[in-house]
Amino acid sequence: MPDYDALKVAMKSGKVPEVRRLVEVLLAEGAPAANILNVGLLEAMSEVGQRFKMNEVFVPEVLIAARAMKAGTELLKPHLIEAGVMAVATAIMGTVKGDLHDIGKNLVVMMLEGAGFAVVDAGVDVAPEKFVELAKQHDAKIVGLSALLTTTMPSMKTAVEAVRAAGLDAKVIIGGAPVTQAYCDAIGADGYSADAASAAELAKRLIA
Ligand code: B1M
Repeated sequence: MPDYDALKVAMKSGKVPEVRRLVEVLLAEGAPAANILNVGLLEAMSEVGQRFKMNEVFVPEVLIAARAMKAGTELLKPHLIEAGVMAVATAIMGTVKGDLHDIGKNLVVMMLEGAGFAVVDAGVDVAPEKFVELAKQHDAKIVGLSALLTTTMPSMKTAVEAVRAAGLDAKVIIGGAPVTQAYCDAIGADGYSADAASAAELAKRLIA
């Protein structure tokens, strides 16, 4: 019976070399790559996300755990492709036009990846038509919009309208410090969440 606990501990504390070593050990023992991903890495990342939500850990801890998860998933990637394990769905994630804040957006990207999404990071200052173009190109099921400025929140409305006008089969989720559920309702987005871990949960719920 493969032991995933040591991997989880190493993941949560962001120990990149140890995560790599343990993933190699588990693969050599014959553990399926999908189990190493789901039981070892994603469960650990989800735990970090929950603790972040409860203010028990902070941005640096999330960043180092995410870095360790990336190291582990890179090793698993060829095995996952070989086994035909696909990502849950593709999500496009970006900070809206006029807005250069990306720390929260990057956390949402990590949490979405931690939840099994293939994420296309559109970056910052992303125009509505760029969201549409990327969503079409990648057949995305989620378009995530982040805004940190009250002055850029209207770009969210324009992006929602652009996604609807293009007739895309994608749910639009929004968030960022000044954003609220009331604003989400007002602009007709599909969902709002206050933090990165909830954004990943919301995205999973919306595509379920
Ligand atoms: Co700026 N900035 N900033 N800033 N900045 C704020 C946002 C501000 C509140 C500071 C203040 O005045 N007290 C203020 C906005 C006021 C307002 O509009 N109400 C402000 C301003 C005014 C500005 C400038 C206009 C300043 C100027 O030049 N005069 C300028 C604008 C530049 C631009 O974007 N065009 C500016 C610039 C900058 C820096 C470049 C210096 C830097 C950004 C660096 C970077 O991101 N790479 C910066 C920073 C760091 C901040 C503060 C200090 C921190 C923001 C942050 O990263 N928080 C911020 C003040 C503050 O919040 N204390 C401030 C940490 C991050 C983890 O939180 O992004 O909220 P947050 O993300 C959270 C949630 O909101 C949520 O999940 C995350 C984690 O759980 N979330 C989502 C985020 N996106 C989501 C999407 C989702 C779901 C959840 O679904 C898709």
